[in-house]
Amino acid sequence: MFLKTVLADGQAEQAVIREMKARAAGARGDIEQTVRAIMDDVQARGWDAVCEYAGKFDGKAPYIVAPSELEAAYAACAPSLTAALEKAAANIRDYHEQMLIKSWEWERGSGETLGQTVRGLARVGIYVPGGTAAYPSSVLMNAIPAQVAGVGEIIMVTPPTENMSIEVLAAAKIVGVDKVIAVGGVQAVAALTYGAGMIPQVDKIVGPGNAYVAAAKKLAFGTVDIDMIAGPSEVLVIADHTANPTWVAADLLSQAEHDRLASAVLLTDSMAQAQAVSCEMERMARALPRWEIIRESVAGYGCAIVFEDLKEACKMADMVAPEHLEVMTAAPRELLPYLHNAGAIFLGRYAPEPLGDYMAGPCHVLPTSGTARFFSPLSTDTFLKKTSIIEYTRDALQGYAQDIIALAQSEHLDAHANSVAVRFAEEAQDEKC
Ligand code: HSO
Ligand code: ZN
Repeated sequence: MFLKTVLADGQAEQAVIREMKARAAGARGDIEQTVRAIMDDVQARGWDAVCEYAGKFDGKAPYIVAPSELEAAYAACAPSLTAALEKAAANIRDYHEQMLIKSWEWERGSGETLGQTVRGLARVGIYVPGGTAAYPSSVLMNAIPAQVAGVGEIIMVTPPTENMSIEVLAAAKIVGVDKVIAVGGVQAVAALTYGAGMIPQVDKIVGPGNAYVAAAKKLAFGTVDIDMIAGPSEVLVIADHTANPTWVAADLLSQAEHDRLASAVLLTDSMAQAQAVSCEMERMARALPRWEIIRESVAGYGCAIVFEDLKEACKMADMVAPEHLEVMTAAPRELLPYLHNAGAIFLGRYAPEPLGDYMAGPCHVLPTSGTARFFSPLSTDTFLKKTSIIEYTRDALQGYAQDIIALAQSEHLDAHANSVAVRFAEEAQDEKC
């Protein structure tokens, strides 16, 4: 069968989970060494080093993409595409406006004012890969949550290939990123990390990239923040006998075509459904331009598992913690309480995964490789930082003075104790004078 199909028996599920997790093996040692050398060199020599590596790897010096070049790219795109990008941008924006958390203040008691200010980061860098993985949709998905969060300046970097994607540049123009710099690879990440020449240091670097860019982001972490290291795409579909097998197959293929390591898994309580989906996948895949990639990813990381009960399928889904989870059953909402771990959950037959990739509004940058157990989608939260606010009146502080002094003394930190005591001692002295 095109989609290998097994009966759930405890072991089969564990084997699938093991294989899926193995795809996200960390960067190879030799990659890390090479990347570290470039990062260190850019930190030491700055702009000269960035230009040297850009010349060596891309054959072109970095440059700022002029607003007129963005306008020209926009004009060169089909109006139907720019209209679709604009519609998607509006949906991403209003979805993220809904979730934006705000600064808050609270009076615990008389004279105790506490709170938190929530502010956007001052400056972020968005990495956009070159080549066939240059997705204009990803420009929107990374930049718009940053804008809604109130980020002060968004700098997009992308490799200066001969034929830079006009769609990517058009997306940058639609969002209104502050600066687009044609520089890519490790040297771009290094420049954003340390600051070099025309590239200022940022507070956070987001966006996908190849193994070298991913390794560079890992090394950058700590000097700046990063979003996440995204692994290969995944979709897991829970479907019962009521689902249309052609639709299920089409959705599984939509992720299988991303790359050879992508994973497409079907969990069902119907052997007939699993077999029908497999047939449909094979029939449709053969007609697709990415047939070779699909064949490899489905053979390597695709499967169907047949359960007695869909609640058991939900337990498996929770263990996989997939990037995308589709529920195509007679009553999808009934399963929702049993599903805890997924980057995004698509409920019902009219929520195919590509709706989320392009149009619905939630960000398509999602945790992969089981990390949805503890990571969340990229969102406005990714670009916010919080600061605690503490304000007390004299009386409110005095109410706690003895307790603070006792705690400080128990830690042998007398200066801490004094900082409170002195405020009331001075007054006692004033009264004496
Ligand atoms: N599904 C991808 C995102 C994407 N799909 C971009 C199409 N374009 C993330 O796993
Ligand atoms: Zn996709």
